[in-house]
Amino acid sequence: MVKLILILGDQLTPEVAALRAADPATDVVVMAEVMAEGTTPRHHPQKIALFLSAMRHFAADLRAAGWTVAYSTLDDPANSQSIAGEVLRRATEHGATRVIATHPGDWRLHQMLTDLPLDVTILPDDCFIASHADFAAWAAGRKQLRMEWFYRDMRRKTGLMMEGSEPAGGQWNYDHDNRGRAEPDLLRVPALRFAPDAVTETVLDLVAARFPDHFGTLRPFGWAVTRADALRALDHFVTHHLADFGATQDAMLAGDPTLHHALLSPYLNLGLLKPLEVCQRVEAAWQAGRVPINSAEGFIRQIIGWREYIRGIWGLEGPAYLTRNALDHTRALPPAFWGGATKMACVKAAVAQTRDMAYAHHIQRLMVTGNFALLAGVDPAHVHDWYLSVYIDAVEWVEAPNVLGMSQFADGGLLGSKPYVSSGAYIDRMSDYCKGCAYKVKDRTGPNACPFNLLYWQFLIRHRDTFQKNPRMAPMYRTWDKMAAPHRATVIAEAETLLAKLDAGQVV
Ligand code: FAD
Ligand code: DLZ
Ligand code: SF4
Repeated sequence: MVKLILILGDQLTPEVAALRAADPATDVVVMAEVMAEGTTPRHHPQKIALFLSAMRHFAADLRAAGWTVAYSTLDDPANSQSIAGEVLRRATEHGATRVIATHPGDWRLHQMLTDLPLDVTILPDDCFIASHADFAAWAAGRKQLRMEWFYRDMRRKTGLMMEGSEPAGGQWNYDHDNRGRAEPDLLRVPALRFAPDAVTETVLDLVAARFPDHFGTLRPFGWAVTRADALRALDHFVTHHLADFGATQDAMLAGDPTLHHALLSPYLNLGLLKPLEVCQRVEAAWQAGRVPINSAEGFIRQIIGWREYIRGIWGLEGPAYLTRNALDHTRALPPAFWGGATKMACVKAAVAQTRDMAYAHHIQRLMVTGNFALLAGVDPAHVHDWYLSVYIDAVEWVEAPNVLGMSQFADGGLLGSKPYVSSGAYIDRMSDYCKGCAYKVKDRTGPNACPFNLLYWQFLIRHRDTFQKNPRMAPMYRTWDKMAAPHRATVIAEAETLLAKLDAGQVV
């Protein structure tokens, strides 16, 4: 009897579990472009276009390989505009009662599949290096789920950059070489962009018509939408950027939004690239002597360390993780996150590039927008919705632990032993934003004081009970306590005035 094989927009590989369990002679692949996925939350237009165009290209590949694909386009009048509705419609059309799916990367869709009035099998998503079961076994009985220990196990498991049982070069981690600043460089090779083909142009017109008021610019659109182009992007990164990736990975430059970053996360997350093949490519470049060890190891750690670890946490914690708010933060997201006016040059730059490219790199996400939202006490659910909607690579399994755990401390420290907060000094050290800012990063109080300087201390003081016994935070409290009482009172009063301005919708 015919089975329906559901392929979601981020499962675009012939190796996805549901396809491997299917028979092209009898089964029907179901793929559906639906309004519900573009609007829950209201995704960036480039992100919607990437998913839809990549889905169309993948469906064409499947048909060429002999599969029957029931593909719903967004503008099909019969489209029910939800994944559940489309599965049910196809079940009726084909007289099918069985559905094979691969575990979605979003708990909402997992629930939807479980609720379908059909015989649904959800297979584990084995496009990751560690399965949920592997991660649960690793986490069992540990007091602290430290990424570093998980990463070392993953190095041993994959054999990447290993010399027998020892790490290549004698160290597991070369991050002390990876904290450099970057200088403007007109000769730096730009990130590879791809001219839209006819399929993508059609999708771009459709997205422009259907999602006209979503935050973000749609054109120019330069993302790869096929595996062949994603492999070109990988090649470009390894050839032109990997060597300097490590040294500048934490740096930020106003005029250079991508520096030596890979821009590979959307392709990894949609299934166009495989994590292991990307790491093997990087390892080979290092073995050939073309890139230094700190860059190769640093990059591989992001993929087999952070990426797999984050996904493990998402699987382990389940849907309840999405509602965590350990610090009881309730503030609304400031309008600056949606492109509203702000005097803060760093926030303005990070949001502007997010609007224009649907991309910001890790430190911009963590130490500019994330840091500001955390210091200002924004409700983590709002922060989560924002990150999920605006970034080209955002799928819940990777976005939620990064935002709620790493960036907002909403999980109470499961993912990080201390919150990622800083005053303006960190941003000044790692970027050139401050020199073009209306605020003065060296001013700790007064009309021009950098908001990060004021809010940093106010955050520490309002959460004193939570953090002052934390060994990594205690020195900051000692520093605060040594400051003169009138200065401390001024800092807190000015921080509160700033927060009141945010609440009143005034420009900060
Ligand atoms: P590079 O800096 O070149 O890094 C190489 C690769 O490492 C990335 O492509 C990515 O696959 C992987 N990687 C690095 N750090 C992480 C991490 N913390 N978690 C998972 N993978 C990682 N990444 C997403 O893929 N989707 C998200 O929705 C997302 N949201 C984030 C939200 C916040 C608040 C923070 C702090 C980080 C988030 N990240 C997310 C992680 C990271 O910022 C992006 O993976 C990275 O910026 C993607 O750009 P790149 O490919 O140029 O990365
Ligand atoms: C993000 C997204 C968008 C914008 N559109 C679709 C879609 O039309 N059809 C689809 O199958 N998936 C889409 N996605 C991805 C899903 O919202 C979701 O993030 C993943 O399927 C989770 O595995
Ligand atoms: Fe950002 Fe403060 Fe620097 Fe302005 S002075 S760019 S607000 S860190």
